[in-house]
Amino acid sequence: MAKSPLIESFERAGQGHVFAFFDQLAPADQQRLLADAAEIDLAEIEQLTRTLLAKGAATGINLDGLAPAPYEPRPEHGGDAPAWASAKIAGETALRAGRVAAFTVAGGQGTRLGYDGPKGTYPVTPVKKKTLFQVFAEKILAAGVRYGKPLHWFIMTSHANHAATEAFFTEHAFFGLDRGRVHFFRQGRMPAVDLNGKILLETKASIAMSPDGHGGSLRALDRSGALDLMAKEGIDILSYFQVDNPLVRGIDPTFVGWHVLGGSEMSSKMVAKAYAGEKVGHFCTQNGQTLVIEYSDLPKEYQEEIDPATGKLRYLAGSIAIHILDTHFIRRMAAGGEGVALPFHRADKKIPTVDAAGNPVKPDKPNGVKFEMFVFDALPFAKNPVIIETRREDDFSPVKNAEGLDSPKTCRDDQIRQFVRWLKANGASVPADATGLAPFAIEVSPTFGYDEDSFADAWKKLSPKPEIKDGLYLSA
Ligand code: UD2
Repeated sequence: MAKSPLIESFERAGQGHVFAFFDQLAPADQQRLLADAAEIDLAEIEQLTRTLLAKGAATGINLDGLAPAPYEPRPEHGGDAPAWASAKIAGETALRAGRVAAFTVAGGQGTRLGYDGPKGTYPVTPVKKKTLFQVFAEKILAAGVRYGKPLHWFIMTSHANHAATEAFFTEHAFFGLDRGRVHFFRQGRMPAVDLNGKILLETKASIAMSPDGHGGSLRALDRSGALDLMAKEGIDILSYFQVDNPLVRGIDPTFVGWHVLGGSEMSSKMVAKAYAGEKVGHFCTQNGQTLVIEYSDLPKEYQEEIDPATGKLRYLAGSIAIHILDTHFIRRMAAGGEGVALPFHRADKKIPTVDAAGNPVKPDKPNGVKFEMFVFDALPFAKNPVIIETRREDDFSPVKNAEGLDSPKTCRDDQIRQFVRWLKANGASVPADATGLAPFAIEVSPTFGYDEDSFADAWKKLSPKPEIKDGLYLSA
């Protein structure tokens, strides 16, 4: 039988070992291996090997001319109150015109949380134990009602969790959303390579493939046809957030408005870092460009540096992975081309593989490299990037770890604090400790109020007002 051209291309690229066991495999396994191989861009792997893996390749980042990025402070921190008010009006107009869609990246694995299913199926709310997906779905549903335009919602999954994610939505009747407006697509994968750039097999019949990072969303939005659909629907503003953060205002008119009025191609929210070593990105500028440098890449002395003028951290602006992307910009980034592509980051990992005889190997130290793209690396390519300040308590309380910081417990408490704040702001009396936490669980459904404004409107109309006690659940 003639050799497949795909196998020949791997041989030419010095990656022929991927098919070392091919002749021993059953036909179905051969097809599986060929399918894995067909996903790989050999030229890309060769280029990454030359750059990221080469001996003496620059590790660490270039710090020349690095400075903190400017941002729009909130009015209570000296920001321009009329500009904030105009942004809200502009954002509401864009929402009413149907220009905005929601976008959740949900391709990651809940490894740190120790949870097996898709992370979005993890229960998080204080009383009803709604899942992350349900919280987002109800916020999107409610925003659609408020602005008179049902929103489209794009959800990026991975190979590992795509089917389970779709099944979960079907099982829950899409939480009341119009199924025609919820779009799932899979992100791409990258092969892991050994320290010499040779592609690693996971088994004799499969390549060690892993998701290409949330930055892979830009390519995947294009490849999946999502951008075409948006163009057809008149959507040019994509509101990006992570699956782990139920507090996020996925549809925030003020943020949308700053993006629109700024003529921005990519906008981001920042919070003041809670402490020097907080595990968030840092908004910086360099050579006139805006960029985010991840906590793991910014030297400790930069993370801890104090600005003598303010007495605060100099690199104060933390990235909490909330962005707005212009759809034309996404298309441009996805098309790539000279100098217009997201860089890959290298992560050295212990990657289960097979030895030369095909026996499984479980390494006890890193034996290979995974490549990932980060969405915030698109910022330097964006025209007029806008960064606005947000209050942490309005937008950020992720569930990442099983216990301690950013855990289900801290997230539950932050949700309760938010509901307490909304109630108090509208004249209700609620017992709470010094941190604003009630001594019992209460919950506000996004269908009742999903942000300060929508809550205030619904609360005003509510008659009689309910007793505020353990288990209170407000819903539409
Ligand atoms: C991310 C940011 C960090 C900060 C923090 C806020 C990076 C590298 N760091 O840290 O700066 O903003 O979030 O919470 O992003 N995902 C995919 N596909 C992938 C990988 C990830 O969809 O291949 C999704 C994942 O489902 C999740 C999000 O991206 O929604 C973040 O992933 P993470 O948990 O790896 O990010 P983390 O916590 O290291």
